[in-house]
Formats: sequence, structure tokens, C-alpha cells
Amino acid sequence: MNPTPKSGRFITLEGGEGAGKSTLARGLADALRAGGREAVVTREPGGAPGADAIRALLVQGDAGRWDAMEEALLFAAARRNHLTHTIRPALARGAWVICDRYYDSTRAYQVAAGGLAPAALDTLNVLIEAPAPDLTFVLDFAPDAGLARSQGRHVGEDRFEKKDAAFHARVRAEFLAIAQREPQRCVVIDASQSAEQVLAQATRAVAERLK
Ligand code: T5A
Repeated sequence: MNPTPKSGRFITLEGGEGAGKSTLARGLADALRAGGREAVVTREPGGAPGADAIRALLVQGDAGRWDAMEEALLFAAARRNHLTHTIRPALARGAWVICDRYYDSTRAYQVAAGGLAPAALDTLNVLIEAPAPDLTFVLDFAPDAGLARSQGRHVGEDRFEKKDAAFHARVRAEFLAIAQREPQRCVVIDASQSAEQVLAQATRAVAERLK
């Protein structure tokens, strides 16, 4: 994958529904700001006006509204818009970008759980010149517990939450497999710990891995 062209740092947070990614993103950003860094918190799908418009297509409606290829194309279009308008400008000015979901989510949801060919995602990543994150946290959590945490929090934005238990089990297994394949980039955190413990573990890893 392409190296990240920037002077800032690119951190991504991955995991199933309700694993605590947004909570960790806020905590990490506060910790970085306390250390004098500029921290930009963003998310996918979304993070820029065009990408936010595509988000509505992806997270609303019936679970069967799009097949895995259609989803991957929409996520790639949103990701390109997000990279162009938010992530690359922030990295170029030296900010630390904390992104709630990125291309590992596409590999877990559309490839591993949805059946898309891995090569299709590899091609899309090349086409949109998606930079590799400097560090990725995988928040590992039982899908039923995560779905219970996130229930009712995204009214009308629950298209993926409606997928069945086997789908969410494949998503979880793939995030762990990605972390196993790329240990230099990924750190797995047990998301059943308290939010404070999760943040402390992540903050330590940032200090150790990103100087
Ligand atoms: N998707 C996305 C794909 O299929 N392919 C892709 O390529 C991409 C990018 C996005 C959907 O799109 C799919 C995946 C998703 O289904 P979303 O609305 O962004 O949808 O969904 P989530 O990312 O799952 O967002 P959630 O808000 O549901 O989950 P978070 O961010 O992981 O959880 P968070 O931090 O909001 O916490 C949820 C609740 O738990 C509490 C929080 O206070 C909150 O109430 N909490 C904790 N409680 C106890 N202990 C902890 N450690 C806690 N951490 C948080």
C-alpha cells in the first residue's frame, strides 16, 4: 500500500458496531491536544460534504439495498472525497488525523462478510491512492454486546446493524485476521474493558509506536 505522504500522523480505529471507536477517538484527540498536537477527528463513511452525502445512501434503508460490490464502490467514492478534502490537507499541515473506520472496514464488511473478491478492494485502494495508516487500533468486542451498546443511537442509520449474527461474526474475525497479518501497523484492544482502560492502552501504544 502507498506510504502516507505527509508530515502529520494517520491513526485509524476499527471494530464492529458499538465497540467504542468514537469514544476512543475523542479521548485520543484530547490526549494529543494536551500534548500540544493538532488533532483532527473524522469518520467514515463521511468526513467531508460529498462523503457525507454518500454516507446517507450507505447507512440508511434496507439491508439488501446494495450488494457488496455496489457498497465497495460507494465507500471508495466517499473515501476519495474524504481523503481529498479532509485527510490529506490535515496531514500536510502536520495534524494528527484520527479516523473512525477506514479501508479495513471495507475488507471486513464487504470482502470477508459480504463476499467481495479481495482483489477488487485492492484495485479500488490503488485507484483512489489510499494511504496506509501509520497506526490502526482494532477494538475487539463480542458483536451482540456491541450491537446492544449501539442500539437506538443511530435512528434511521442502522442498515449494517440489521445484518445477521453470522455476518457480524465474520466481520469480527476479519478485523482480528488483519491485525495478525499486519502486526507492525495494528494493535488489538479488548473493548470489553472500561473506556478509561481502552484509552490508556491506546495512548501508551501511540507513545511507543509513533514518535
Ligand atoms: N462500513 C463502514 C462498511 O460496511 N464498510 C466500510 O468501509 C465502512 C467505512 C457505519 C457503518 O458502515 C459500515 C460499518 C458500520 O455498520 P456508523 O454509524 O459509523 O456506521 O457505526 P459504528 O462505527 O459502528 O458507530 P457506533 O457509534 O455504533 O460505534 P462506536 O463508535 O464503535 O461506539 P461509541 O464510541 O459510539 O460507543 C457506543 C456506546 O458505548 C459506550 C459509549 O458511551 C456509547 O454509549 N461505550 C462504552 N461503554 C462501556 N465501556 C466502554 N469501553 C465503552 N466505549 C464506549
